[in-house]
Amino acid sequence: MESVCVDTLILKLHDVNAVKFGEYRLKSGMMTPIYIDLRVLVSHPALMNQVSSLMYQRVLDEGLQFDSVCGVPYTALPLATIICSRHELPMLIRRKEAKDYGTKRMVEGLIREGDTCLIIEDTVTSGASILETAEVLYKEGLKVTDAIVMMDREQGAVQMLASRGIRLHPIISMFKLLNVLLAAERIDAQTAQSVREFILDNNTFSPKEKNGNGVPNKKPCVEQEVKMSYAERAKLPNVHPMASRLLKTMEDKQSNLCVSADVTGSDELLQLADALGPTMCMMKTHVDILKDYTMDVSQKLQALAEKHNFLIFEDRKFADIGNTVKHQYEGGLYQISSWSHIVNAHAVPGPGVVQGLGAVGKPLGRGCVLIGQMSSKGSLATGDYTQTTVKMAEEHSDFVIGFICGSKITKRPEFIHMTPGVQMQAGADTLGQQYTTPEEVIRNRGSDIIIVGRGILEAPDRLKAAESYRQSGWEAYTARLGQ
Ligand code: S5P
Repeated sequence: MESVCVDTLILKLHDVNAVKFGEYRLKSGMMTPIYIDLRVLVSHPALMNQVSSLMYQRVLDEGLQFDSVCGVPYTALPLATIICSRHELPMLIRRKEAKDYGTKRMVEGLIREGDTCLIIEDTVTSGASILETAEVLYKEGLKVTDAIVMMDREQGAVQMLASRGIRLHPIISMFKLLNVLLAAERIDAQTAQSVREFILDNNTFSPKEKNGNGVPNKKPCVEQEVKMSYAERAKLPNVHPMASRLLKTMEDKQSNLCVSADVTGSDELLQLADALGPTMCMMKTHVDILKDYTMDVSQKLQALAEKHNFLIFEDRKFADIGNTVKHQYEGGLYQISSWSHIVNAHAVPGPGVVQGLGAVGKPLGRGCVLIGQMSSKGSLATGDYTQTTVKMAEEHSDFVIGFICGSKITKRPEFIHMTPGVQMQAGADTLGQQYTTPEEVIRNRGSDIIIVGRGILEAPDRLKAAESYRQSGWEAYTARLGQ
């Protein structure tokens, strides 16, 4: 079968009118400026095959284990049928209504209690249709752990289903679709932007379901957003678990200080972690500058991170193709993925870098930070590049938790902004590093975390210096909240 990439498929779907822009009403009654209609696929068999093969490829990529496959009626039924027929997988058919003669069964096919069934769906908004199908399967004694969907409108289905124990794997997400259509000049920037706004403003997953705080899950405006506390953001329904953990740690320890432990000896690194542990929410390492690294060091560092409740951030700045970064992250001398909660990457190689890292990091629950801007003089990471990085993060929010940046670069509160180049006095070093103060970074530029290296490391009393950076960063944050 012809293999097809997602970008090409998006254009083909647009060609056959499976993606429409205008004013449409969804099943829920909600009006929408974009409508996805994959029912038309039945008239385009080649496209139908391509869609099915991409969905099956995802099953393989995720290594999903299941005993049978069930399509959500009706649009996904032929997709499930093609996948099952081509790969000889047992299929189940869910009836919409029980027939009033014969067996009165709601599910057709061989059912063995305790078996796991994979759900296939064409498009999701809230995820309700998948849940409905899962509930019918549960009644038959089946388990549902995963669902594959062709098109995710990114309006809360992933979160809602996750809260019910089902992992949703989307092939195309709304933001991706918009970017591809925009790049191919199928839509203009204004249309793309208005759909983006609509999607962000109409998330169907109510945080009430998750944390009972009843805060409407709307995209806040900038002013509201910078005033949200770390604790509130930690509870947002769409926040990544690692970001949530970091935000909670910040609130609990009253610290938005990340110490950049740029030392070259392992003993010194561990001493720093132990001594400064109480002052910081996170410790940033450059493991490849240690002259005497062994895996014992990372084990001890993990124990200290537990002891003092901070996260470890290996500042590896991955910047290669997906396949290479996968190995760099997982293997080699450092086995970074085994001990570092957070790593970072440049967006330069394109989304493959995040996908490669995600293949290793996601199953471990790790988080990734993208470099949106740099503190060094003459950095090329500005303007459109920064915006492209933000888009990449939004499209991979199941792994990307925030940014390295000089100031706030997205309004979305689930992303954490981390700023290096911080000292008590603005200035520069002799190799292009530029410094700004904690007050400026947190209060005026809307960042969340100050990353401080030499401001602490070169101080006569490192603990005292770390404590004063913690205090400055925290005061700037509370001042911002009260502004
Ligand atoms: O743009 C950047 C990104 C990073 S992660 N500028 C930076 O300085 N960093 C890192 O932050 C850098 O590699 C170093 O580890 C730390 C800043 O150290 P300092 O001694 O200048 O505070």
